[in-house]
Amino acid sequence: MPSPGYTLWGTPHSLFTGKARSYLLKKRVPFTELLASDARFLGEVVPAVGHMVIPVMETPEGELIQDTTAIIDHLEARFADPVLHPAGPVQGVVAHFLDAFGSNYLMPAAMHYRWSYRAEQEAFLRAEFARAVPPQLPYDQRLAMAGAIMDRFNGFLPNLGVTAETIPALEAAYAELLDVLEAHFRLHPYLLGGRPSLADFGLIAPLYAHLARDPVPAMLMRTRAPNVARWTERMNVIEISDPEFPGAEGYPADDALPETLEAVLTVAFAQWQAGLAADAACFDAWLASLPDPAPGTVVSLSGQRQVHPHVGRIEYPWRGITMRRASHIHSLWHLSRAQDAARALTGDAAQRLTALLERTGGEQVMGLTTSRRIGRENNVLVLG
Ligand SMILES: N[C@@H](CCC(=O)N[C@@H](CS)C(=O)NCC(=O)O)C(=O)O
Repeated sequence: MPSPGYTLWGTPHSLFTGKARSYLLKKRVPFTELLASDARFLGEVVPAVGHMVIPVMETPEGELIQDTTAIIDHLEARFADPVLHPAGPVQGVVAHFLDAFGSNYLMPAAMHYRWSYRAEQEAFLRAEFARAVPPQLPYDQRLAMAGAIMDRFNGFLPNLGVTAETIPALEAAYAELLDVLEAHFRLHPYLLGGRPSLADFGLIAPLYAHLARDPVPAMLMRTRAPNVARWTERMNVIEISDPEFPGAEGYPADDALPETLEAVLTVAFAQWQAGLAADAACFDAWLASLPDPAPGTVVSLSGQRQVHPHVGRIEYPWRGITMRRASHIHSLWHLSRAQDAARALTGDAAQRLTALLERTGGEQVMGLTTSRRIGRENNVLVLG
């Protein structure tokens, strides 16, 4: 049993806090959640991390860990039970891939449904963002300050590729994904069957705080994909077994995947492929332009520390439109974890993964490379 004393700094409406919270609940790690408005967060944690970002986890020993991937890695290394990573090697690669996909690719859709429909859900968003403002202030003042924070996040849309031209394609892509997830969650409580894994933690990031909680996308999810909505509830309780799925326990035997997950993978590879290739090309061009690309160089066009660093703008054809956005290097870093897991496979497992990628159209994504590895040091992406 993990020792008590973990702290999670975040907010209820934060995409990545939702991912860390789900993991901590399912891992049965006792923790206290504190809001980012907490004086110690602003006074001590932010300066120690190096920039303003949530979530941050503090261990009982006082270590500060940022990035949901680093938080999960840390606790997985520390606590074996309950098992939240499949032993099957192909299942492991799929879990890593869907973690990267959910944590990165779906962010623009989540931000679109929050901010493009701001007028319809202004009161809800204002109350949510006011939670991150110091509670000592009068509530009206908190709402006013919330508005200023909201304007900042609202302003991210063009860099994320969310414009009047792209919105219909983004919405159609999201609906396609919801449909394959709905078909899956009618039959299985989690993506890899009877037990949560990184696949669920990656996807819960966009699919909870924004897409399941904000009124406009919540209505869409609940009416179009009610079993996806139910999964978001399941991901926020400690229990792993669910009486709606009697007998669903553990991951499938013999490194198999639920049949309905192949359709999810097919959609994920198809939707993410063009954007990833453009991100990789932009990274390589930026790298080639550096006078001294020393290992440890911060990956960022401005040289500043950024939560989601970009190294230039990109454009590429996508679902009948031209997508124009800032490059998103974190996607490449996260994907490389799945690629590393894939490269480690040998023999029969490697052959089964190849066959899976052929069936689901994933060869190009899993084979994508950059001319230098991207690493992560001191809470930012750096050249490897
Ligand atoms: N890769 C990070 C992403 C964290 C992140 O994007 N956090 C958002 C809130 S959900 C944030 O703090 N954004 C501040 C900013 O972008 O400046 C993780 O997995 O923890």
